[in-house]
Amino acid sequence: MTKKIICIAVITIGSVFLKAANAQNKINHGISPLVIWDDKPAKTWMTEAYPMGNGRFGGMVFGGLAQEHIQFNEISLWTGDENETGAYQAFGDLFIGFKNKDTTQAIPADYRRQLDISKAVQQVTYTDNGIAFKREYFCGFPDKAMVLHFTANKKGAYSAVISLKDAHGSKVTGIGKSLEFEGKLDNGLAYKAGIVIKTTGGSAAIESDGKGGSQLKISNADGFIILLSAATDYSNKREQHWRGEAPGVKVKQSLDAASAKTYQQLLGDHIADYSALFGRVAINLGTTPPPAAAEPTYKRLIAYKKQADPQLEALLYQYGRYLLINSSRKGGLPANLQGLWNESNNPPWRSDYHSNINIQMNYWLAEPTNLSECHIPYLDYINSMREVKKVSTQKEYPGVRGWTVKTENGVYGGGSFLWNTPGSAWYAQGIWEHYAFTKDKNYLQTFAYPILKEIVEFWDDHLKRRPDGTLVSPLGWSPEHGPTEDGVSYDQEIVYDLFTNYISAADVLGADKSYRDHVADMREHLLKPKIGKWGQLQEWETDRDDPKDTHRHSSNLFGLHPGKRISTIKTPELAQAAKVSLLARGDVSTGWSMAWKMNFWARLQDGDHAYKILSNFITLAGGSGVDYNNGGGVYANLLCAHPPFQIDGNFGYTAGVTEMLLQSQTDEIQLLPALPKAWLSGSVQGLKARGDFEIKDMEWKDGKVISIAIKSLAGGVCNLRSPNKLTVEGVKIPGTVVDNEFKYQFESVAGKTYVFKANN
Ligand code: FUC
Repeated sequence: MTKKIICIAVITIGSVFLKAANAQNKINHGISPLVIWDDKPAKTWMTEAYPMGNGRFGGMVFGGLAQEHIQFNEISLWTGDENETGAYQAFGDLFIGFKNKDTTQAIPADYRRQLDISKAVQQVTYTDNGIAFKREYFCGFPDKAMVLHFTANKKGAYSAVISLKDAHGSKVTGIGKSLEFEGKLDNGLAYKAGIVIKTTGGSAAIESDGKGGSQLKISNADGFIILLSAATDYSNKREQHWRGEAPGVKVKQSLDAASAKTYQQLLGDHIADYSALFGRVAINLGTTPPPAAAEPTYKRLIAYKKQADPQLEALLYQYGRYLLINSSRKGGLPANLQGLWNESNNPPWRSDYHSNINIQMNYWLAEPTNLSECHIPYLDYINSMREVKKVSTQKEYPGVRGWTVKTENGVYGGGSFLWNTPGSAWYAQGIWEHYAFTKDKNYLQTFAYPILKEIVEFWDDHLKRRPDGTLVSPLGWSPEHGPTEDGVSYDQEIVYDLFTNYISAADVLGADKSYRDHVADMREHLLKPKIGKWGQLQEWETDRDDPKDTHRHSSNLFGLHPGKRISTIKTPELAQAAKVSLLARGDVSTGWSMAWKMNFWARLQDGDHAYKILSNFITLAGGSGVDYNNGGGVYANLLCAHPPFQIDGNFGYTAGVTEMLLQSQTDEIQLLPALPKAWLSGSVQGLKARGDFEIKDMEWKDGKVISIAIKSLAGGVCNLRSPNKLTVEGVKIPGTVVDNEFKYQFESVAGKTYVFKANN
């Protein structure tokens, strides 16, 4: 490895303050805005329907001609209890059957079904018999309801039958202009869903659905609105036996409140709320030449294999952020294996919270892509599990303090499959990272620290001390892979990360000095990472790694990512060993595994290799959408194919692209650490770095940073590493530099923005 000599310039504040340009004004999405679209209705839920949600409640839209179908979910509809994992359940379906429409009808030439992720609004438009029809849908967080708006350019154009279906079979009742169903799962969880419709012109009436229930019939309406809401009585409070407010109360409240607003008010409130989060980050990786950029998304995916489409890469990036905002909002449960979208009562892997990579990967993007609020459901979930997990952990490991988890987890504390002993220590990383990015000391003190400490206590009691003083995790298992034995790297590295985070937290708070020192001593004695006989980073203490092993989990590389112990700068030998292991694992893998590899290569500062994996990731899975057994990639709706659909890959992709452009896991903010040749010029606005710095704007050209505006939100020292020399407000920073690496250090003032420009 080339030795890098770093130029350090200490800049004093005061003269360097410049106001950042309005980042959002610079967004150039070219002719292909942030839209996913198709020229035909969705046939299959998993591969073609488009998701929407308000973090708690949402649906998948099919956009059919003779019949619209929206399959919906509420994130807390779970079976299971404190012992059993249970499974995430489908909630129900909404159908709108358009009268006089032949199901075999040809798709109109102008049919378009689209999801605009910049607004979180879907549209279905087409012309039929000379009438232009338009449907517009969204699922708003402010109003807690799904809003479906049907209009046409001719009066009396709509005659339709609207029906609801409970995925657990209860009867639908109707009154006035509303329908509803309610029931209870076997574990006693109560649920309810309801719709209210508003029509313009024509008439609407309840009629029998022929199955003992009710449906709504609309005749000759000019247009109509459907408001849909669903809820359960789940509460994340164990002391309340996991039950809270009755679902009927919540459904009525949201439908009443939404009914009192006009459509334009509902839409305006939704877009304002959504854009406040989504609009924080913009990215430009280059412009895709027309006409490719204007093609339906599935065609772009096919064409991607032959021609560059940087706007598709950017669209997929922003889609990860869209999906997080839609499936993870404050007050709700975290995004599960399918976010919040699930059509089955027996979904793959229960659509649960897997603790050996999946739930963690769901949140890698949250802080760096400026969606800190969307991280909260995960943190709250961890907090809500503490007491119940203490009971099961202390039963399994008598005499320990603290707690940990099994691999598969539900929402009432139950778990299944094997114990994943470092699972809670991996959760603790998320708990710490929220502080690292926000510097919210109150959060650290009141919420994070007690959780970190009790997980540390679990390891304090659970680690095994060998006669020579070395500490090993007893009987661990590298997911999902190899023997069960002491000192597995996965366990050792996660515990190292936990202890590091705990020590940092104790230092910030000045808390528990002697215990902090004890933890530092334990960290010192943890069995260290080892380099094996073929130069690999060992997965086990015994040097038995097989160079032909291409298992999807690469848990031995935790220290490289998402851990921070291994880096090309600070531990080049270990980084090199990680690289050897990663090369052996190969580039071909499933959804989330590819996403993880993007992150690994980014941390290894190899942008071209990260990009190679990114290109593999952007592979249309299932072709026409029915054959999904042929490897990972993305479906026509851009959801990630494990296969089947698993959302961690979408989130991991966004995290990986972010890591290619900006890293801050060491004590410095690294600009363009892994920029591939494919993105030699571009810009990004709004990313966050640890230390509560917002990269308001970063522009690069020919692989060099042209300008960067960094806003310090909390003050404190800012260490910046750039591939090229930068000037702050016209002042050249002196120094000799080798290997194109430049480092700047300055004491920042909270609230100020510092603008650096390339030094020509
Ligand atoms: C882990 C992975 C599987 C799958 C499952 C949900 O166990 O090994 O590939 O992603 O979680």
